[in-house]
Amino acid sequence: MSDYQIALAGNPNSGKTSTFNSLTGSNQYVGNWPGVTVERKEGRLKTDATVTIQDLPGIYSLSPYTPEEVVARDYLLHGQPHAILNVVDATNLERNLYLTTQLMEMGIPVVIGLNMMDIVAKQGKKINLEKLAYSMGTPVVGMSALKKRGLQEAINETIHVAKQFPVEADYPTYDARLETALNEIVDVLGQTVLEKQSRWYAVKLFERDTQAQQELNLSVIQKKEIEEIICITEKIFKDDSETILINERYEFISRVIHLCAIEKDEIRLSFS
Ligand code: GDP
Ligand code: K
Ligand code: MG
Repeated sequence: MSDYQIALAGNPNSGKTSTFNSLTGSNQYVGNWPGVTVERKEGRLKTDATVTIQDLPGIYSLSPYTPEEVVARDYLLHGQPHAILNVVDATNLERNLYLTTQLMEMGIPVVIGLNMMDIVAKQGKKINLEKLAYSMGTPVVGMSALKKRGLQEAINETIHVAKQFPVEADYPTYDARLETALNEIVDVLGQTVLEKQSRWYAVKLFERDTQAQQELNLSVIQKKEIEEIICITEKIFKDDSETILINERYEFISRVIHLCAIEKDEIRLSFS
């Protein structure tokens, strides 16, 4: 029997499978996700057989546009993993953290496994992991799946947060006017969704995500109230709701990256 389910999530080529193979060794099961030709890889942690790891397909976003996004989203929303180890390519922080902001909204604790730190080191760059963790609101562990470094620390940290489950997972906060709208949608949803998933559904409904609309079976009044909230916010921002959220995510990320990029003479906390 498996006590803890950990999901490995991240962009394509961020190093998920390399991480998965190192952590699980030959304790792997490979198949397909039901109904789609997307590969499913599940394995037991080599150092602790009570921990199951899911190697989710690589994705850039959790908008259900591709079969990979649908599989990852369904598993994270309905498969009940205890924690997510988000494998992030440290050489491509802006694009990778875009997914991280979405993972953090799902009500599941997230640990960032900051991968490719060997390349960052080779490039003579430094990232302040402590400031990255602080500004993102998640634990961060530096690693190199290629050199097999930091992997055990990353999975240990993920198991640690999994064991604290259920916790109130932290998520990025955006412009106050957007936050007002999202909180109003949370209020309209009330008991319609699990409390821990209310942020996720508020964001998705704000984006007019049809998958979320179909999943929730909202009343006519709820739909009308939510549409009013969205329209008012679009007028305030003079933009459509999906663009508002994309912009806010990138503004959040640019603040994070600005904070954690280390100046030349401030070399501390680098990966070693
Ligand atoms: P996935 O698509 O997220 O499953 O990524 P993979 O594990 O398949 O890795 C994609 C490529 O990046 C492969 O060629 C790996 O060998 C390479 N790679 C993965 N992790 C690292 C790392 O930490 N450092 C370096 N230099 N290469 C890595
Ligand atoms: K790959
Ligand atoms: Mg892979």
